[in-house]
Amino acid sequence: MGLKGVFRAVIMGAPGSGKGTVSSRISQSFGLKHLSSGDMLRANIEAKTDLGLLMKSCIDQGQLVPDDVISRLILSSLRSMNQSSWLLDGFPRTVAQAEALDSMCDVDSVINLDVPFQTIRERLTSRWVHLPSGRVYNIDFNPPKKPGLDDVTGEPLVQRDDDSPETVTRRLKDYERQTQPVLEYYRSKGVLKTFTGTETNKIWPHVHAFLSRKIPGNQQARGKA
Ligand code: G5P
Ligand code: MG
Repeated sequence: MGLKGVFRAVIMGAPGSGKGTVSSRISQSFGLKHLSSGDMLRANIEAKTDLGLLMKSCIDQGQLVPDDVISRLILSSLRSMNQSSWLLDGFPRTVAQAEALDSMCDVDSVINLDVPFQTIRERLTSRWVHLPSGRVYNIDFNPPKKPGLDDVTGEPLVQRDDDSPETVTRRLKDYERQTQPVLEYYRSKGVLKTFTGTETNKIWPHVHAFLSRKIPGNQQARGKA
């Protein structure tokens, strides 16, 4: 637990390992603010901002966007969140990004979702998303109440341009090359906690128990696992 009861966490894991799914459960159970770098980039693309237009082809092809661009975007959001507890999803993804984050604040815990690549390939091809909110569905795992429509707004769901099988392969390769070193970085700082499995519903109780120990008392506002 950091200064003044503020808790700062990062969730890591390969593309499709369930970061978004687990993050929304964490923010519901523990009241941490969920900040997803991918959701922020996709919101910029959707709104056709200069940044979004510039980054679109990079993201659609499954390549990482430049470190300085994403670091500026994330650090400025974190600064504006000031003294609240947060959970970062999708950032940092390179050692340079981890160092940029460190220059601003210490991270209390890093949750690493370790899911086999074969499981991931199967999941991503059946993922549907509501772009404005970042809510994610899966045809087998958590289908929307009405096919093709978001449960909350009733707006249409889409498949991500970077969820094609070839692009998923590329994202997994980039993950091994560029992001696995970040796990080492946090392991050496003693803040890394790895959860291994093939099903989110089986991993989640362990994540919940871990955070319950880390975030005692009144922050654990709503609900149990
Ligand atoms: P993103 O958006 O950060 P990724 O590639 O890291 O994208 P992604 O794909 O969003 O990660 P996730 O959040 O880990 O995956 O997984 P999820 O969405 O919760 O779950 C995946 C699917 O599986 C869903 O359909 C879900 O319902 C289903 N599911 C979950 N659990 C289970 C289960 O137990 N069983 C089954 N059957 N299904 C399940 O980044 C996108 C791009 O943005 C750029 C890059 O270009 C990146 O490729 N970017 C950055 N670039 C540079 N630096 C950064 N820091 C960047 N951040 C983003
Ligand atoms: Mg995600």
